[in-house]
Amino acid sequence: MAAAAAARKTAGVLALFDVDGTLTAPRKEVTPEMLEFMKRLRENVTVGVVGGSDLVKISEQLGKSVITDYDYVFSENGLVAHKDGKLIGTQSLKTYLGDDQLKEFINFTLHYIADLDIPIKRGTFIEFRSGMINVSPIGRNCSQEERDDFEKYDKAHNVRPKMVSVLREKFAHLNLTFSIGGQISFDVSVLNS
Ligand code: M1P
Repeated sequence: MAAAAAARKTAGVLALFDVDGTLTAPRKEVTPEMLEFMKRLRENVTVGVVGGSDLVKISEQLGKSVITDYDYVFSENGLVAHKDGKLIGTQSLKTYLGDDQLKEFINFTLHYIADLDIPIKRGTFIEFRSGMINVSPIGRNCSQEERDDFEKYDKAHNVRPKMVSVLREKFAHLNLTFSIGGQISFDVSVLNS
């Protein structure tokens, strides 16, 4: 049955969708209409989703059964990959860097944030994921309104670009990739390795 359904799909086509800002509003839950659309699309083509957040957060947004609802789910910008509900690949920042280098990076980043003069700060400035570290100068547990305000402030004052440029230079030897994708944070990963 599943094989017959798969054969009916248009061969060689993979429709890949970003999560935040595409399937959902940033960090919000998917709407029933979008879920229904994706379900119908999957009857015709292979469908994958890719998001910067970890699988826990993507599941909060797209539903608990996300890894079986889509053919492919790439969380942490593809550093953790699921196909047909099964884990097929993962990248570990901890293994790549080792605890000493990781600690040096985290310590430096937290000191930088401590010295940063921005209008407000909340909590969870660093979120450690499997293949990446997510760094937020305001702190990830700010409210939606504070998140929106920070985004505007950042556009005017380049808080994140300036911070990324300092970290890039200081940790050039680690060959890290920095990506400013969302509203309040940036991702640090080992995509180049
Ligand atoms: O999916 C885009 C980004 O979404 C979040 O960013 P922010 O909280 O800054 O809006 C994070 O999950 C980030 O990792 C991700 O890349």
